[in-house]
Amino acid sequence: MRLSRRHPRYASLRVRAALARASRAGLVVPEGLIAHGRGEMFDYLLGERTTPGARRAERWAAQWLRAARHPVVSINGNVAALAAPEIVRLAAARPGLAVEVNLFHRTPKRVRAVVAALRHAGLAEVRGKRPTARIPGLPSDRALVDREGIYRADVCVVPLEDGDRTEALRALGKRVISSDLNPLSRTSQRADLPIVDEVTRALDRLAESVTRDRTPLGSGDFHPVDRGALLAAALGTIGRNLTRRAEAARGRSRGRPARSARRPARGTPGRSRRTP
Ligand code: PTJ
Repeated sequence: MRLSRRHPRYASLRVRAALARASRAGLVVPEGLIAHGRGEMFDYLLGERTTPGARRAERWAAQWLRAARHPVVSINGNVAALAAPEIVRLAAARPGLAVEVNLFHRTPKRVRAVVAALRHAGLAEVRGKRPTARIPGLPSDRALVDREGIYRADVCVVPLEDGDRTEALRALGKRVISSDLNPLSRTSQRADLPIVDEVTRALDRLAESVTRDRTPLGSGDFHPVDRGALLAAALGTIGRNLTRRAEAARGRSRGRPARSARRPARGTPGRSRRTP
């Protein structure tokens, strides 16, 4: 199907079409399409742009990535399909950043597909192809990690993550930076530094901020972060956007009679417009 650039939702339709193609190719699982729908809904409520709170989170995350001794970014099917170029840009901005494939629905074929998508975008090295360690206390295949990658990391960036692994990573003493559009998800609620922003926008700004930040690489000196304030800012934005829309809807209906009064039920005599 050809998408018209004039369609008011062209950008969103294009992303959906790309994800549907990635799903047919086996890179994205059908569950990933559902996850995308949920993300789109929250992006809609957030105004489909990076909020000031998210920008702050992205700056702090950049500072943490520079301060880290072993920073890692974890990649699943959706992230590989949506944001491979942004991952490459981030890896270029932060020398020493490990990029590791980590899948909830893990099969050798999907691991190869994720690695191929990242390589195609220009990434030289991808970890996690042959896991060499396990995160304790996690029943899913997300526990399978690289001993020199996620297992050793002090800072993990986990876009579109699940809450269980966020908790398990924190239990291992790692600082977890999430990128999730849903401020109510367990991942956002549990991460040390939740970025409530769309993953391509978040990674893009992260790469830019890593380049600008002056923290010495590997200093281990982490800026303190108020996770509650970041989540409250995202929820506040959603609340304000909904209130504004409700007021606009109320404004449109003001002065008009209620719908039931305008359109009489079938069979009941209505008032003629010409009746004084
Ligand atoms: O490739 P796999 O096998 O590792 O599976 C990946 C998925 C995404 C299917 C898996 O991690 C999953 O089921 O994730 P969840 O639990 O549905 O969580 C995904 C979260 O990401 C949800 O809270 C969504 O709101 C959010 N999300 C979806 N799309 C985006 C997003 N956040 C940021 N940017 C997006 N584009």
